[in-house]
Amino acid sequence: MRIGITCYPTYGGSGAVATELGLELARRGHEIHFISYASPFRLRGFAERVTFHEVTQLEYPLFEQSSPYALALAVKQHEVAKREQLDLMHVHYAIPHAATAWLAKQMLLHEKLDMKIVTTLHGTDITLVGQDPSYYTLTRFSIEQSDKVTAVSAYLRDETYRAFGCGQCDVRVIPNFISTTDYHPSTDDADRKRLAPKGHRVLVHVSNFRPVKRVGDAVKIFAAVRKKLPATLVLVGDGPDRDAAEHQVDGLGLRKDVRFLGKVENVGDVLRGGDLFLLPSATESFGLAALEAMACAVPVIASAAGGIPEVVEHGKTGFLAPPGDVDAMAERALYVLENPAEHERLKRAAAARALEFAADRVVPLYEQLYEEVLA
Ligand code: GMT
Repeated sequence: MRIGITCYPTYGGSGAVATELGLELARRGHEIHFISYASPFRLRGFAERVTFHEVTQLEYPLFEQSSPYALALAVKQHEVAKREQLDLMHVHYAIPHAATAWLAKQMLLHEKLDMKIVTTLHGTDITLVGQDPSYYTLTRFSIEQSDKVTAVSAYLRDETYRAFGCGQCDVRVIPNFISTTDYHPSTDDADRKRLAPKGHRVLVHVSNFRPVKRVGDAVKIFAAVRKKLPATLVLVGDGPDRDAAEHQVDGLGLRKDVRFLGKVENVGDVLRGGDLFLLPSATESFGLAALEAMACAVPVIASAAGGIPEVVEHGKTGFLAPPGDVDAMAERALYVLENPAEHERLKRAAAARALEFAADRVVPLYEQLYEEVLA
């Protein structure tokens, strides 16, 4: 198949999933065309059957406050679909991608051509941004106009039905997946040695440091653990709440045991050096970072919110507590770290559970969906 993929190219779960999906599909013989304003961050180097098309925009004084990226994207989607004879356009994150794909499709229909649209809902496009009155009607419309819609968890599917009430839209759950080449358990302690001094327990948090991630709670959980055990907190990623987290760490006198790594490409290498992964988010539609940690045999302490319980099984592959319940999360973290047998059990279960989300198992679900939409 010839497939167009539009996603946000920046660090973030939806862009990561979209890019890995494109690469996996290309390995399976499909022709993939990524269309966005920049090359997706996980699209490293050349890959056979993969092309990137950059959306360029005219700079014009009148557009000072409203650079119309969505329109330029629709034009590029139309142009690529026509020239490359795409069978379908798979857009990740509804806003504005599902709407721009619909616009591109209208232009194609006008020229007696067609292109199917598959929209994957990832999270805040439904739970936050899409429900804002400024986007609500268009989000609902573009979901209804998509030929197929998927959500990354049952929670997100149900939330779509609840918030948008679109009785006609059949939202299919296709969970996120991991590449077992990049995310796998460690075979030695080389990664750990690079992260922390000997004898330290290593806690890891990976996110885009947005308020929804509650990075401050990760620091508080670590502070409680650090009182009882020698430990290092490794924070990966960057975003609006990083400065606040840096100040918090200084304020708590934890600087020498906390490492802010910023944006890192090879997250698997960091995860493999960890003992526990912290994801205390206010909500997550899925929690891809938790799945990646589990694939590296790192148990997860997370919020029992959104779609996280579909990924992290309480008591089996980690522990869950209500969002904001830092004391409960710290207590669970200490329990795991102070009980080697329990830690070992959770590690094995986490790695085994993650294999249920291996690319080989999930990517064929997308292929099947594409076949249905083209039938
Ligand atoms: O919806 C977002 O906040 C953006 C998105 C992203 O690009 O990081 O994150 C969402 O999609 C990920 C991939 O499907 C999920 O793993 C995240 O849980 C989800 N984030 C939220 O729901 C907050």
